[in-house]
Amino acid sequence: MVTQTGSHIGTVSQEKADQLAPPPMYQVVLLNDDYTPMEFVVMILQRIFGKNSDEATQIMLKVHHEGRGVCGVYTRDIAATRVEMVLQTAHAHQHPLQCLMEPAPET
Ligand code: TYC
Repeated sequence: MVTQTGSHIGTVSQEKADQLAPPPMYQVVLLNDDYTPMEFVVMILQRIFGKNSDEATQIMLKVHHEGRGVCGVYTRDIAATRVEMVLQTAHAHQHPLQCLMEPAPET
């Protein structure tokens, strides 16, 4: 059966499949820059992403050496909130730290 919800036209079987499927996941990615202090990045990874000191240091060093690194994988709203928290905290401390979200690769 063809259905219409808002502007979306689909089928009942596809809508059932969408309801059963796990939600799309997004990875939050931290970007390197030349100015943000390493200790500040480690603090962000601990406070916002729940990493321990060793995990946070490893991720920070990966970003420092490779240009980018994944902080965590979340549903869309949680990923978006954490990106905003990083940007707001960095801005409040006048650091240029950049962060983004992107669809997580399918496993
Ligand atoms: N490259 C920065 C420095 O040398 C450290 C840094 C690491 C900055 C990770 C941002 O996401 C970042 N102070």
